[in-house]
Amino acid sequence: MITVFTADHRLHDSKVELFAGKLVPSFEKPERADVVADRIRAVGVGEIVPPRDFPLDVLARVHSRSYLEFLGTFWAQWTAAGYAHNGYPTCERTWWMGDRAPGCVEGQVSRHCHDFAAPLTSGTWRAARASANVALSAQEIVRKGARAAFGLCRPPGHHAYIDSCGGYCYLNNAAIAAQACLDDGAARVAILDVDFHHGNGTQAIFYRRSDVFYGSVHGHPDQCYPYFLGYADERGSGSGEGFNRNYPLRPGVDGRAWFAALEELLKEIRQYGPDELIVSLGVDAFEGDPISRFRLSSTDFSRLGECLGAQGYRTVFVFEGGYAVDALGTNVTNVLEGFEGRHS
Ligand code: OKP
Ligand code: ZN
Repeated sequence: MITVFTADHRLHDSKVELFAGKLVPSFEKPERADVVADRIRAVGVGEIVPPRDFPLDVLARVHSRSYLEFLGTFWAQWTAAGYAHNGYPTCERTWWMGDRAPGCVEGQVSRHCHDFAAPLTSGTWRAARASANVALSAQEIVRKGARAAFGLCRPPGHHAYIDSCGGYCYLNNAAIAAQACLDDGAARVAILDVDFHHGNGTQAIFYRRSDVFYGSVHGHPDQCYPYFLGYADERGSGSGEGFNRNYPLRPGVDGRAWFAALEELLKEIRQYGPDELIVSLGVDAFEGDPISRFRLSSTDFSRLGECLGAQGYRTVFVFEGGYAVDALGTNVTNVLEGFEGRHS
C-alpha cells in the first residue's frame, strides 16, 4: 500500500498543551508521524510518496473562506500585535453572545477556536495545509485505481469544524478527502472513524447530508472528550437522517466490546453501499495510550485491518490520533498489513 507523507508536518510543533490546568509537553508532537513513517519503511509496507499541492478552492469545499483566511494570516497578525507564544482563545463564542466577526486577532482566535486543545503556532497553517494535501493525494491515488492508500496526516483533522479548530485539529482531512471523492464523481462516501475520540467536526460537517455517511466507535461523551457530541441518538437530520451513527463505549472496554460495535457499524455501512470508504485511523484505542481509555492490544489492530480489508471497498486511510509513541508505528502498520492480508 502506498503511503503519502511529508516532513512539513514538523512545521507544527506547539511544544506544550494545557492538561488538567497545567502546561505539559504536547502529546500531539512531530515525533508521532515520524515514528510511523520509520516503521512503514522498516516493515516494507510499500512506497512512501510526497503529496501534491491542491488549491485553496478544494479546502473551501469544506471550510469557510473566512476561516481559511484566518488560519493563513494568523501568525502575521499575531506577531504584529506583539505576541510570540502559541495562540489560544481568550473568550468563548456561544450562540447567545452573537456572531460578529471581530477585527482584532485575539477576537478572531476566539471566533475560530472551539477549545483550548488546538494551539496556533508560526507553522500551523503550513503544516495543516500539508496534512490536507496528504489526505487529498491519498484519495487521488485510490480514485485513480489503487485499492487503498494511507495518508499519514499530521496534524489530525476529525475535530475541526467548517470554521473552527479544536482537539489538535485545524483542517478536517477526512472530510476534505470525502468531499474531493464526491467531486471526482462518487455518489456516496462512508467515513468510518475508529479513533478513541468522537469526530465531532466530521459529524457536524455532514450531519444534514445523505452523500456522506459518518460512523464512529469511541469513548462515551458523558466521560470522554469532546463531551458534547457522539451520543447514540445522533442519527443525522433533514436529508441526512439515518446517515450518522455513533457507538459510544464506556472507558475500559477491550477488543471484545469494541469489535462487536465495529461489526454493527460495518453492517450499516454495507447497507449504505458507499463507492469509497475513508477510515479516520486513530490508534489511540490502544491499551497503552496516555490520554485515552480503551484497552485494544497491538494484535487487535491487525484484526481491525483484516476486518476492513474483508469489506472489499476502495479505502483511504487518514491518520488521526494515537499518542503511545513507542507502539504507534506497530499499531498503524498492523492495520495496514492486516488490510492487505499480511502479518508482520
Ligand atoms: C485528538 B484526537 C482530556 C483532554 C483532551 C484533547 C484530545 C484531542 C484528541 N483530558 N484533549 O482525536 O486523537
Ligand atoms: Zn483521538
